[in-house]
Amino acid sequence: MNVKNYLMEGISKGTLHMSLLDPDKQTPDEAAAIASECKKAGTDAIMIGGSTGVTQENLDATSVAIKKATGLPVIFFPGGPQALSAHCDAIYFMSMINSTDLNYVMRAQIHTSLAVRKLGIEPISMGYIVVEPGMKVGEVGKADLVKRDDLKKAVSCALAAEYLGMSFVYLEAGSGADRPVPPEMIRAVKEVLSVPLIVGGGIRTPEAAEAAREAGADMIVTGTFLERCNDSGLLNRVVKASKGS
Ligand code: 1GP
Repeated sequence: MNVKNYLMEGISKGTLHMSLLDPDKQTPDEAAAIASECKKAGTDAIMIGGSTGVTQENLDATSVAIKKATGLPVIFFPGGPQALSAHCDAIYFMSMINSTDLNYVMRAQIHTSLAVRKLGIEPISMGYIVVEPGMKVGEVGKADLVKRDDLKKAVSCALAAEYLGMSFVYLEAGSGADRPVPPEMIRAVKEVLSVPLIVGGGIRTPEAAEAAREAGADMIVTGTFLERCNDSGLLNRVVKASKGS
């Protein structure tokens, strides 16, 4: 399966919902059970990743369990070069556009590229932009955070990613953020961008998902919400609001 083609085809019909699971937060079986619920609700793909605590072991085991349980495409969302799994279908080959640390801009990528090739994992290039509050990923990645009202900076970062040839752009408020990326920022970026836009961080209500979709997000990521959600009705509503279905 070519994951990028799968996503592009999906996006051509409407906004997609992506479920993010951190392999450090639950056992592989628990992750597979959550992913299965997400599949039932209509999620389009599973992302696996976390800023800290991802090991080769928990990444491999979580990836295998999720694939077996759901058959959905599994995309590795790396927090650094410390782990890489041949059990993932694809990896976001990403650069944190507004990091002040060269490791997150290009060094980790140089360190990982040959292994990605050898393992035969599909790389999907992505420009990653961290917006306030930024949370752990902003801290770990030493991001020069985009201020919530600085639409010009967000647009400049997104265009820089597109002009550098990245396939996707990701506007990230940080996992567990108390506020998602503002809809007006999504709208401003979407207005100039020709490549698909991923939005995530702090989306845990149908209203927030709908606002992100209406502002122009092509893919909406929810993570923390899934770990805490015991209400399949709410899960359904968040996924449906993301997809507009
Ligand atoms: C984090 O954007 C994702 O990288 C998801 O964030 O955990 O807040 O849903 P949440």
